[in-house]
Amino acid sequence: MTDLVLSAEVQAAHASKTPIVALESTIITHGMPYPQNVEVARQVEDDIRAEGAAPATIAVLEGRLHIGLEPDQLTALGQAHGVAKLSRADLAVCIATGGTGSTTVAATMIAAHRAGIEIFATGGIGGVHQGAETTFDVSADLQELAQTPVTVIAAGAKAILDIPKTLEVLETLGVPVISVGQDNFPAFWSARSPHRAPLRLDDPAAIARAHRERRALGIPGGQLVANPIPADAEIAAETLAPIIATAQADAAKHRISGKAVTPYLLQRIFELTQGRSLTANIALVRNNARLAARIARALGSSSD
Ligand code: PSU
Ligand code: MN
Repeated sequence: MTDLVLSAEVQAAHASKTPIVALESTIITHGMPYPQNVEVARQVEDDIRAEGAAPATIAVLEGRLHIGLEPDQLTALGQAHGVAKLSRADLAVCIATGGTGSTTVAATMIAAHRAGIEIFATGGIGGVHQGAETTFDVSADLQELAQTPVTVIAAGAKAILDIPKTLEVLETLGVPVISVGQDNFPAFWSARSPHRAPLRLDDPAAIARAHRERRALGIPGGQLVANPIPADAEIAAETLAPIIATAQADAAKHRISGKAVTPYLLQRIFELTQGRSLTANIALVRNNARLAARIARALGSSSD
């Protein structure tokens, strides 16, 4: 049976009842270039500690599911080549074959839940890709939100996805989509998409209460908390639209498909914005980590 390997920090947090925030690792291996990926992963962990919670970055290393990485493990993962990207479908095979892989939102939710962690911060979730009506490219992250009881804090969905279709699928699956501090659903690098989020809560304690109520009602699945990028870090949607269109045309030209699509588009947008997309990405992930730690603290200090 799968043994979870807990980092020293996660073990200590369990012992002292310090709230824990899960972090994914695909953002490290497939979402950002080295060395910024490792720097950001560390900063994000520090942001969580500064808010009084403990970070647990999740990955599979040589067939073992790690809940929290030691600093040397994080550095090694950030530099490694050919690391598998693990979603729900891939997790068990990677462990069974002794492989190394980073976890997507879906796989991180599964691992966090097994470890008793209920709050998870990331950048953006996977969703319904543009053109999904012909490609059927819909991220397994959406199904996971419907079945695994973890609250995920993200900066909405990227404009490389079809945001209205993503919101429709989340509604069908019964996933609460909760915007923070505004009515509109955020669009990752841009604070606002033109689409309203179905729900809004501005207070971490209220988000924690909603998480608990869902469990009390016996409703499976988690919540998607959509936290807009800070205003000083955002890239206007009008600036990004032609860049995203170019990246998508390049992906089609090179026949990129399946799980390679998101990493390809991210890298291409990074090049086309001369790195500005990365600066914005860093700001929003750190912002999400801070909010996640506050929600985890509110959840931890609740009586249930
Ligand atoms: N969006 C980002 N950066 C990322 C990802 C999404 O802005 O790194 C990663 C996340 O790990 C997410 C995954 O769970 O891509 C979704 O991939 P797919 O669409 O293949 O399910
Ligand atoms: Mn996909």
